[in-house]
Amino acid sequence: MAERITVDPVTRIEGHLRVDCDIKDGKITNAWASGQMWRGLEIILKGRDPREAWLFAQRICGVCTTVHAITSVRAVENALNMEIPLNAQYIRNIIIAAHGIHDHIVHFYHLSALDWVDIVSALKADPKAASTLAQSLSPWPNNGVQKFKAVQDKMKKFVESGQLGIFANGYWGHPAMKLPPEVNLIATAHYLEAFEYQRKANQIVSILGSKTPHIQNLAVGGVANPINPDSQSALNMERLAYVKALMVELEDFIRNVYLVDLAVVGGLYADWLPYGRGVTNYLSVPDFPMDTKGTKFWTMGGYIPNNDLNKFQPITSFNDPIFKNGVKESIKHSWYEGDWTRHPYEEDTVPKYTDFQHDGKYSWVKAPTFNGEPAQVGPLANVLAMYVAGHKPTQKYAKLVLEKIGAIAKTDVGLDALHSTLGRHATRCIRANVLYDILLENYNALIGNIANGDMDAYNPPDFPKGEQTGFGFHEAPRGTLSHWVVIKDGKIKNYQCVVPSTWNAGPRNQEDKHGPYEASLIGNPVADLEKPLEVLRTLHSFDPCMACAIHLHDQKKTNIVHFNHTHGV
Ligand code: NFE
Ligand code: MG
Repeated sequence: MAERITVDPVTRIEGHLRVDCDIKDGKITNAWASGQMWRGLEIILKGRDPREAWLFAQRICGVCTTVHAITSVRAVENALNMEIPLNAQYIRNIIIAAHGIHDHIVHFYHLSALDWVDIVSALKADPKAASTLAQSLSPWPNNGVQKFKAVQDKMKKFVESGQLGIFANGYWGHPAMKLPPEVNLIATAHYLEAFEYQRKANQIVSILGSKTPHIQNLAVGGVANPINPDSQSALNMERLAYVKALMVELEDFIRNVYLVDLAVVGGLYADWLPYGRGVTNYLSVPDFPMDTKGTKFWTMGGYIPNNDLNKFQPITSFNDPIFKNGVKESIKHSWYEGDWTRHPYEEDTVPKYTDFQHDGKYSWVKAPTFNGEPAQVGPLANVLAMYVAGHKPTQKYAKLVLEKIGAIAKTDVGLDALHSTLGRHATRCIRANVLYDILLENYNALIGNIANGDMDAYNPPDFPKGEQTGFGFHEAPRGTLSHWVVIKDGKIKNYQCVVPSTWNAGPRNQEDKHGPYEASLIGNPVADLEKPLEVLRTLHSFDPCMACAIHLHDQKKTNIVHFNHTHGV
């Protein structure tokens, strides 16, 4: 007999996710992922001026704020067949690279490290031993005894006062927590430092985007702020020098802290490498355009069906027909009117809530498919695509990360280990390191272009009469994001967003196949039904954002876990 548990809401994510699992003999045998709130940005956008769509669309989320802005202008530019000045491409690229790095740091440390790191155990650590260990792994200057002692004293004060603050409600002492106290102390210290470094990445976004969250510097056709190296009120050399200073600090943290911590956690939890595989159709898109049209890119993407790297189909331009024709969404199990599978241009969004029906409709998330199949998106999909496409920086950092994990685990860890809960963390770290290289290349390209006297940053759009369709995509921190727009006589007739967390959090599709969250939970161990830490580990590895998945908003809920005892499931 299986026992059903409901985790609602899942915390340390954005938005409201409910997950139901059937558990038998200590393992998950079935799962349902349910997005729990809906707002309807797609409806709000109808009838509006396509030039302002991005300002609304980026309010879909307060976490991946820039990504909907970028994708929205790309969709409208695609509908109008526009070219974008090189400076604008570079500025956008720097913004999205910095945003991606910020997002990956926050995810690893602040949203998921505590699934693996036991803060309370860190109190028992010997700061000297922690320092010796940390210094043997990395040249990071803040790994001294005094630093670790100070962090430990700070944590002791928290615990003695009975106020764990941001560390309250962790599953401390859980049997699945395996790190030695010294490693827990190192990770706790870096958790706190990571707040500073994610902020530096976000400062780059705010300098070039004029504000964060929710940048203000975009426009359909380019970017809105003028470039003038000598003007105080434009993008000038002083601002660009500040961006460079932030980049240098960021690089040190990504290479010498994030990468090392990831390898330590991955290596010491090698027993977790078999868990969390799930859907192995992988979708990602190329990004960081190098030209004005979006036909050459710094990063690659494509579709890998059924984990067969030999069947990789590259996606190669902002007009790629493989992508354009491959995406559909189904609502058989989602709280919308009807039961259809449609291409985004043909979709509608008509909410119709019923109760949670395990065999029927149970989520606000639609179920996207690529060529008719559920697909996993995210850094894992993107790293696999870039690896097979021969992207040198990806191969370099992937080999480095796998070698380091293997050295700590004292076993060979190959590419196949990446199809897992820990693999999603490892590939996010690989991608953060790749993003840094791209950030630097775009920074140098922008400086070079300005030095050559090119100050162009905007081409004005022109809306003809009649109907145009367009799509824009972006490889966002959580994976492939696309916006699809139908424009009629200069106004939005239909607007659909197919978002990374929609791909991954989607419910069963039209053929009742599990979405990626659901599939990856099946087979996971659960040691303590009242503290389903393992469920959180696997869910968090996707970095869920339900605000994006359903384009929704916030509501208070209190229960964390409750049980339904069901029979014979
Ligand atoms: Ni709200 Fe997002 C990203 C988008 S969603 S975080 O990355 O798009 O999954
Ligand atoms: Mg949508």
